[in-house]
Amino acid sequence: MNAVLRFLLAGAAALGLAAPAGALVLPQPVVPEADRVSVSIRDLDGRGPAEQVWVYNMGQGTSGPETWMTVWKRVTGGWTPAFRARLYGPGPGNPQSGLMQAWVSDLNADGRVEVMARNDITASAGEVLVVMRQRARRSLAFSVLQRITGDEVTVRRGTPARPAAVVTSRILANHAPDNRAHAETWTWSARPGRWTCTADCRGGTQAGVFADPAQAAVSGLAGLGPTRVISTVRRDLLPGDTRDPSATRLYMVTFELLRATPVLPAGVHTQFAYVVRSGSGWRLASMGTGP
Ligand SMILES: [Ca+2]
Ligand SMILES: [Ca+2]
Repeated sequence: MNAVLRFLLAGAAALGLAAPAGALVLPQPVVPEADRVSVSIRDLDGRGPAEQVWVYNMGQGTSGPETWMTVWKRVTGGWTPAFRARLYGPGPGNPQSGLMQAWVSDLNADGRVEVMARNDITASAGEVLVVMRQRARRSLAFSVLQRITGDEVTVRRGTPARPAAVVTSRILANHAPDNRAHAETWTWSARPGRWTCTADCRGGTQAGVFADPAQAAVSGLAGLGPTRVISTVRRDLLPGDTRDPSATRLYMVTFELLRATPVLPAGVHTQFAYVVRSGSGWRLASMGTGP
């Protein structure tokens, strides 16, 4: 994969350029299994020694790819992890999918550091850009701000005149609710405090609307964490359902939950999803264990 190769080269360059040769002291233990590592060195807490922000892949070989970040803090005699979080995964793709590129800096010029990690899901599912944000100006901890999906999601850093980074999400026509290709422009918006689509947005500006009603049904799994869809079967509406059958569909979605949630154990589950027409597409109306 050229993108991965580019990432590796960029990562190697980052490591080499981060400090003069011979002066770079890597945090220990070095992250196991990672072959894609982006390192950014900056004084996050404003208290002198710089911290290292690592964004890296995990889970090579046997399991789905994962993307993690670790903030390493300088301590006497070495480094210690001050914050760690999984940004993506385990993904459904092969071990080479997952982390493709990472950006670490104050990407919206508000004084807090953002981390953007671009992940390849699968060729058909496209990519997801995960945006993390420093919890406060001098914090070493980060929280998820948002996720931006598309067939190709890229980041362009800001300029002195327009300091906030701009995200472009390219959507293939067969993945857009209006069956047209899009090159969405996502710009920083102080309200609601996130990047929002401002131009060429898929299906107008509505999130969660899909051309394929089965996709809308599956979208209900997003809140459960990592899942693998096994089947999506359309069922007749129940007798007595008074909703317009041309604008309402019922699907039975069988999926494997890869990690337990507070309400569902890991394993195979079936849920029923109602989707309804929304403009030229479909959106999820409700989802539950019974129709
Ligand atoms: Ca510091
Ligand atoms: Ca910021």
